[in-house]
Amino acid sequence: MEQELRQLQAEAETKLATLDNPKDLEEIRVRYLGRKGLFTTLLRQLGQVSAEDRPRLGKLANEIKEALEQKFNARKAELAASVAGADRQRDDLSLPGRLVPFGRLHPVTQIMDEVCSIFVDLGFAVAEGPDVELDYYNFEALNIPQHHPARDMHDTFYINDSILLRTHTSPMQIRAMEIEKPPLRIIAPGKVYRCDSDITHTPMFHQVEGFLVDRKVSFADLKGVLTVFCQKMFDQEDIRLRFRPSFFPFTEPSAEVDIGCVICRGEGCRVCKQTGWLEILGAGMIDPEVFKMVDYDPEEFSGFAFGLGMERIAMLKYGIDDIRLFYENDLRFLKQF
Ligand code: 2NL
Repeated sequence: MEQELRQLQAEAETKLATLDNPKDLEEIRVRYLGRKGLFTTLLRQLGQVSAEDRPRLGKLANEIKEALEQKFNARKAELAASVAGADRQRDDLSLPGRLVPFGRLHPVTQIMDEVCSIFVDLGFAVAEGPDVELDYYNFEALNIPQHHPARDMHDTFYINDSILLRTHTSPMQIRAMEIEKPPLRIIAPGKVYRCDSDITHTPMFHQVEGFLVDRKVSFADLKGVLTVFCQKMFDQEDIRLRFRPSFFPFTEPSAEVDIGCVICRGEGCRVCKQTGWLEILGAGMIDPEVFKMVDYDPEEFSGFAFGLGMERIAMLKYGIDDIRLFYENDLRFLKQF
């Protein structure tokens, strides 16, 4: 019995010395000192020992058990300390932090937000709507006749005969007029789509269109609003505007609007192709035919409308000569804005 006790003690101590983690330690403790452990099992046999040897062996067994328990506890503390030490080594608090890369708004989105905020300051409300539109809202209601070249498959992405990807954000303006009566001041920003792709055209681009309808709105009001817009957008109080007669099916009269070149201030440069002028938007007085489509009386109400391309404004503002750069997702390009 004494020999068996000492053997168990030796075994337990060897294991205790070689194990290196708290989980193994607990396993060994249960195996030797647990209620159904080897030590307890051996102690139960004490009853079969001769009465003469029993007191001595009982005392010895208790001493060994206590000594082992103490060693277990000491080893437990040791292991806990070394685990904490290893953690401290892993987290070197003196190292510089790892920077989380920040995202940013796409340059075109930044320009669009800037344009919208200028018009919002002028009292316009923002209306957003679906990119997938009905032919009715994109063409029919805007006085664009069946035979118009814009309706050709080569210019417009069709989903089916009556559903398409909007080619401008004007459909939202029609939807707004269907819902509300004048006076109305609304801008419609968003993505638009055309079958076109070269250094100045991408199949998807961004537009902000706006319109104002009230009694007695004149071309002078259009000029006033667009002048204030250009002053703010290009941060130039004395900016010059030029209205060239043009044609759109949904406005009459219509104009193409140029600003004095912001790069060379009218001297002539590469960006304005030596003309001193930059074309930045299209505009006009809303055609009476459009008013009739939304049940507005053209005798009672008049209004102006305009549209501008965001990529073009961004290219002018940042001196970018290839529109495709915006959509290549090259961070070296995008990070500059
Ligand atoms: C351009 C020209 C323009 C409009 C858009 C419009 C909308 C309604 C009624 C009348 Cl609901 N007009 N929009 C008018 C004139 C020009 O855009 O060059 N855009 C990039």
